[in-house]
Amino acid sequence: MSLTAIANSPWSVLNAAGELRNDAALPEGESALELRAALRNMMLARRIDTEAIALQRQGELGLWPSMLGQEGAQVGAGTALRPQDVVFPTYREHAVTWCFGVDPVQLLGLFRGTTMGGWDPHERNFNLYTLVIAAQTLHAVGYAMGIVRDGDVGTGIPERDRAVLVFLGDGALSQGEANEAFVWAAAQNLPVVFFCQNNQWAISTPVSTQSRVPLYQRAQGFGIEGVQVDGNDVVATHAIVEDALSKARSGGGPTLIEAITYRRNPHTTSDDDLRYRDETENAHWTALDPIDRLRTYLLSDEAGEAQIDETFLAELEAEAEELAVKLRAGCRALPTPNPEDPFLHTLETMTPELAAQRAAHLADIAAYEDVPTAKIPTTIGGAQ
Ligand SMILES: Cc1ncc(C[n+]2csc(CCOP(=O)(O)OP(=O)(O)O)c2C)c(N)n1
Ligand SMILES: [Mg+2]
Repeated sequence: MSLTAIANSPWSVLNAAGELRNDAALPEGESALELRAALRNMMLARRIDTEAIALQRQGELGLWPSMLGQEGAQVGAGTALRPQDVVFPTYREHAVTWCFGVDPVQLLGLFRGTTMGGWDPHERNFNLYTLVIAAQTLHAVGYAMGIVRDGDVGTGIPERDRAVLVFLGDGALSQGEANEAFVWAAAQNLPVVFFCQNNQWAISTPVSTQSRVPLYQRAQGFGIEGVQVDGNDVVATHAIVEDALSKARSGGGPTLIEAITYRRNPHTTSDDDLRYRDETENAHWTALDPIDRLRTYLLSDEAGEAQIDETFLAELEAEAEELAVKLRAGCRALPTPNPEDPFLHTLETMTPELAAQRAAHLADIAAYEDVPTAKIPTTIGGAQ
């Protein structure tokens, strides 16, 4: 597969019924997606998402932005990287986080308000979640400039050449930062891949309001190659991201990938999506579920050597159950943070204003004295 050889748009390999398309072949070779592992990653990531929603409902998390329905796009992209590549996520990349081996309890800590970050970005080249829409696109472009200056592009040495993969939503494309990032990436021919999950909504704003043209077509105006892929097809998504990253590493410049998918849950647990969309839309996308699609394919004879059976699925279910138990226990055991921390670490020296804010905050907390601190609602970022 090569980016230029994409015949249909959005490009897919498996159709919605979980069959290999007549005009497509399964990618082969070293970098091809391992199908059983992809199914496992998607199913376990979905379980993390489901458990996190339950924990939020029980008052254990302040907020949770669900990624239900986006597992295909995220696992496809999250498994296409080499260890030296660098990732900049948004706040919804839970399946990517999982693929990177970040402990999901650390992720829960971010939404429980027990940490300001969650994990060490240097450990896996996997940066922290960004809640400020599109801010990470400029961080990614800046990082890609550094890669060029280090001479780690186009050397032909597989362990050396690096690329940056940055995630963004459909709504983020209306943000100035994303557009500045595209201009700069094109002008400098940077090794960066913009992976846009078009999940059809930016809170209550539909993508039709954000753009009069398919999002990937915007790329052309910046001088960037743009492609559209079926984000609910993990196989196709993986192949496209893999290609775009290879191109970037070898000095071929940036790509904008639009992965067509759908956010099946409300924007976050604070949102009521039935106020702006109706259930028929959700039913349409549920029928296009990325997990069902790959599972159906893998259960069929068409899957050949990769074929799975009911025992495989039962084992996976047991693994998911075990993970869920670990998540619930791990979340409740997270240390209660010192409520003064944000004030202590904002400026080097405490100003009178900051001291007053700290006092007001502590007084507010004291008013909840019969409620454990960790259960006091947090106000993480602006993602409401
Ligand atoms: C700069 C900025 N403006 C506004 C917000 C509030 N906000 C949070 S999420 C969101 C919508 C983002 O939509 P999209 O980019 O499509 O991502 P999705 O939530 O669908 O994954 C907005 C406007 C914010 N976090 N940051
Ligand atoms: Mg969106």
